[in-house]
Amino acid sequence: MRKKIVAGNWKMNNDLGQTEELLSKLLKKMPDTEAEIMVAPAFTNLRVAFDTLSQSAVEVIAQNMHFAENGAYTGEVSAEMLKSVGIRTVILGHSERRAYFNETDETLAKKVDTALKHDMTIVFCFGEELEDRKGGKHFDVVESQLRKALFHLKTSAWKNIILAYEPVWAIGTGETASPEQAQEMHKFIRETIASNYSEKVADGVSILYGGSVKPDNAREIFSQPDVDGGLIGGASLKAKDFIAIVDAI
Ligand code: G2H
Repeated sequence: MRKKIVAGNWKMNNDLGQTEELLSKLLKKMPDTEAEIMVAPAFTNLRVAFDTLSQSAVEVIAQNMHFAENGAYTGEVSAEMLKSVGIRTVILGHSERRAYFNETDETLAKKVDTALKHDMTIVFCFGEELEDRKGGKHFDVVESQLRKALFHLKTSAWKNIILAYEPVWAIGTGETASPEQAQEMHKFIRETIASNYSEKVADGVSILYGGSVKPDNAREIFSQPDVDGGLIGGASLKAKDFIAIVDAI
């Protein structure tokens, strides 16, 4: 059985005080679940989050990292730096990184390689834009994103990969892919992995859905057979909503 996962991507929200407040609410109210729960605070709050949640089942993960080991990359953070504060999992390829910071599939392939070299787990995000979907190119775009950033990996690397399909038109817009649209794409992703690797690899990889998941639509999306959980942005900033989404898995 593959893992069910609910991950909160806090993006560039919450200063130290707000982070401590949200963490303490999550600690008090987080339900017992067999799913893996993750939260991704900003870099400055990773350490406090790691310390606060260290006795809980909630994993603290990072939102990004650089591909270089170290050096003259002003403003960047390395895998070693993340690991030194207890972080073992990193989100890579979020559409906001692609759109605002020019991250390409080629850059992402390098980041993936560095994270794996450090034995980190990757939540790899990808997804088509509205124009792609309107033009009927969404399957081709997704296949290309996966091929360019991930399909050079050896089979053994896939145990460290979690996929997060996030159609760009559904991110932070309030518009969600319908459960049928999510299932159709997740099934396609799994079949694409099966044909490039094996059924075993495809069956083992968790594929999360992301894009305006809320307490009132989470259960239906999560009930789809190829949807193994969610990457939650806006709704993960309110403890009550995030917990309701965790309850829906
Ligand atoms: C997609 C998602 C979390 P939101 O970016 O990664 O954000 O749930 O706010 O659409």
